[in-house]
Amino acid sequence: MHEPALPHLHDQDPEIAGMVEDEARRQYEKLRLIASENYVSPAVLEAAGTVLTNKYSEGYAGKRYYEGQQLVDPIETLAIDRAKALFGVEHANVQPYSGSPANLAVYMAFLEPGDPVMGLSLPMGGHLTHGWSVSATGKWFRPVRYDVRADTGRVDMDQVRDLALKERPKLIWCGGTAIPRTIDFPAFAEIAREAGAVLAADIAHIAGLIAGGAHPSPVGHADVISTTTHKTLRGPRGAMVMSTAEHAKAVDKAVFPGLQGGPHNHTTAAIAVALKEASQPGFATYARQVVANAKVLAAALTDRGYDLVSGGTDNHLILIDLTGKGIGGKPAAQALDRAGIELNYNAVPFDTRKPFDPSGLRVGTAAITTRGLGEEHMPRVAAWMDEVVQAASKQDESAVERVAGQVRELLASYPMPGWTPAP
Ligand code: DSN
Repeated sequence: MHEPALPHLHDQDPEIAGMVEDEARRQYEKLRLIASENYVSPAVLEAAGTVLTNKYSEGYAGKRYYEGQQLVDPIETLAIDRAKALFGVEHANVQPYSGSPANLAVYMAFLEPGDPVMGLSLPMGGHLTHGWSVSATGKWFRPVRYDVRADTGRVDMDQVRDLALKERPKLIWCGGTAIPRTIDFPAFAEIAREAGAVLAADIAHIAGLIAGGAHPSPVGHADVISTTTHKTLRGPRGAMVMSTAEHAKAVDKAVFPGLQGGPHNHTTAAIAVALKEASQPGFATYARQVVANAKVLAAALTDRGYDLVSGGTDNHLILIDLTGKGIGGKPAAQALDRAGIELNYNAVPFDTRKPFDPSGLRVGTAAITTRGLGEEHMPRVAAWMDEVVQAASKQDESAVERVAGQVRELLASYPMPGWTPAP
């Protein structure tokens, strides 16, 4: 049963209610290893499902374009204050609808159309909005892309410096979506200073690790920081842009009226709740456990002959290169999903296969750690993954089904926030 319960939804629209309950059961029965996903708390779910969704609030606290902000103003202010305290930043905007709009706001705050922008290329672990060609950011700005090194799988900081000094980007992004290693914020900041560029840190993947002290912070190094709130930070689907006081006005103007209309107040409240949760001592324990689990899982996969980009992980994320295993990422991911192990196929650096059928698998430990799994479970997870990848190569569907049953059995002992099976 969903928690909070959905009696009105069941009554009004049993079709949707049924699918929501089924999705909850699916999340309960699956080993969820998608690196950008998590389970939010029932308190976050409750806040996200409130009457705050009824309210328009264009503008900012004390300066809105609609009346009736007596409660929305303090809610948004509380979310901002909690973000500032948790991350130690001078300014936070909690209105961006999600990660891509948050990143667009960074462009709007600092760049003019056609200006050069530098980011990690998408197949190397960057994000679409860091100037990739199919994104508006790659069409409306002049992208300059840096890579990871072929021999180490790590960002090539020499190349970053050379390119920055040659191309003089106005904005440099660090961070991305498939980076298994610590981001060297001080090194990026030094290069940005030398090149006269604004440094933007996209910490969407690692925000929870930073909040919990399990990854260094970009604060004091980056001029502006963007993040989603729903990955390791374990909040609702939303985003924030944080900055020094110097850039506060530019950031706020870019979000509204630059790009967005009314903020999603129900999401703002849920972000505030998640930020409060992330400031509790237990969250630091969680963040450390996420990393510890990923390290043990990476070692167990390596022991089983899997080739990991960069040779391992420093954070929540592992990127597996299946090239040597004779199977593509997509069929492997599909077989793993049938086996109750949910992850995504992913390009690996210098991939020779196409983006829709690449060579890699991306794995993350944020959700399974929330579920309560620890280091002791990781060798078993690696063994299951190996068994299924081998079974997929041989089209042995019975092995896939056997693993699905074992996964369900293990997870039945670990409660899921937001849903409990009927007694
Ligand atoms: N789609 C997100 C991820 O999975 O990493 C990034 O935007």
